[in-house]
Amino acid sequence: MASTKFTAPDGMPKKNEVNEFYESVAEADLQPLWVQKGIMPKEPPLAAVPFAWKWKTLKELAERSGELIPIDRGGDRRVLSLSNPGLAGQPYATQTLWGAVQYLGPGEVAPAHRHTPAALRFVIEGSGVWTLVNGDPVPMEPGDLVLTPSWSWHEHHNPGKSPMIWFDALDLPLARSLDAVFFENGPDQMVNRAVDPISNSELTYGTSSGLVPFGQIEEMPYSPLFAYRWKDTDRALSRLVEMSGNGRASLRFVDPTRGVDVMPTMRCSMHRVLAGSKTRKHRRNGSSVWVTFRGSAVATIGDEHFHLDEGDMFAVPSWCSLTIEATQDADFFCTSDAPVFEKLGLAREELLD
Ligand code: GTQ
Ligand code: FE2
Repeated sequence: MASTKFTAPDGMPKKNEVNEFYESVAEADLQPLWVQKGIMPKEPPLAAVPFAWKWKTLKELAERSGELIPIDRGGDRRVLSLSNPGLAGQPYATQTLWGAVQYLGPGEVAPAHRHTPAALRFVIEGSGVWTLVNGDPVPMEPGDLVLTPSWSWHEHHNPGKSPMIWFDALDLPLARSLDAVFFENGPDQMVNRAVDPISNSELTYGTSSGLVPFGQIEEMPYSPLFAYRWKDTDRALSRLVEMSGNGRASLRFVDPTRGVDVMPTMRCSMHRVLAGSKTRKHRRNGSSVWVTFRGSAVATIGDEHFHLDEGDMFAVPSWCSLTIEATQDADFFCTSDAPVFEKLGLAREELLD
């Protein structure tokens, strides 16, 4: 590390002075840039790896957790997080995203709380659960996207007769790395109220396309519409895929008042790939987590191939290429940190085919 090419006039190697200098620097809690290896790599050095989790396993273990682990204060939410094997045992799907399956049994309630990490749910199967988002009851059905934005109160209720499992995503690793995590428990309210099939947020912001009320847009940096229904998503995808003529369609969930991403840290999108069609090979920095909602496909992430069936989830780390080739008509939900990269001027994207 210390150069020996400097020699003091009296013949004493200057090396000693250099060594002393390094010691003084370290003692002063400083570090020279010139000894840092790889602090400015050519490309992001990746820890997270391309990975897929099978629904069969997720479901079995979620159900087992339902049998074995009670849900109450302390336990709170019965959640199994996707733990990327490249991330040294951390409970994160990618460098920036938490992905998980949550299981709520019949009659159970996951109690009220709020946190600064933003969260979303995408329902894979089951029925009957509703989530109270800032006092607004939002029913959850398969294919629906439900938002619980940063610092919004939320609690999950399952008044029905059957358990329900859904996919959760949060920007928790990102918020953690920014030292931005705050959490608060809410008041317990174990009431099983009858819930309208449509939330207030949908009645206000989601019933007429292109129409939003004057003066009601709060100064919140997220969508005031908390639920995006599968019926609408499906219809839009069908129309798009018909128009594209190439067997593929992608759409983005947006804040209806601003046309921007639903939440400032997470982009949500839905992708349809018809049997035999293949998405274009591309990569971007930032990462994403995907849920196979319907159908089956082979995803190639970097150099690895993953066979996907309904419910299977997968992680695409930063700067890893992705192509999806459907073996049956397939629909995918995707959430990514793209809005963060775009807002910070860090976004890069490359089309590779
Ligand atoms: O449902 O509120 O997967 O707070 C992780 C943290 C779900 C939730 C998670 C949470 C929740
Ligand atoms: Fe939560």
